[in-house]
Amino acid sequence: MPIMPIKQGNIKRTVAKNGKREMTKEEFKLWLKKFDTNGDGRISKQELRKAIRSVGGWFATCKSEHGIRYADANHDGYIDLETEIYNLLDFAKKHLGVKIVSY
Ligand SMILES: [Ca+2]
Repeated sequence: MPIMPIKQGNIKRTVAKNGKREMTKEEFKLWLKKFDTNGDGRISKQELRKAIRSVGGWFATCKSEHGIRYADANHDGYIDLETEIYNLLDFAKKHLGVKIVSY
């Protein structure tokens, strides 16, 4: 039987009893990266909306607009996965019920 990749194992156990998602900063980044469908290293409003929907977030359209405004420090309309993602992480903690843990 093949050994499961460690990252996948981590993500599997990230849903806590209270329904809150727990992840580390790195996992958060990897998670968002999955939604960067065109691979340009940035998250667009549409991509963020998909990400919010995937965690069962209500009002995904509204939240994605809010999230972009919150995190888009240079106002180009995208969340840069290297520089602006930590603003989005803050947003996710406050509005998406994501708990960021550090191991
Ligand atoms: Ca930006």
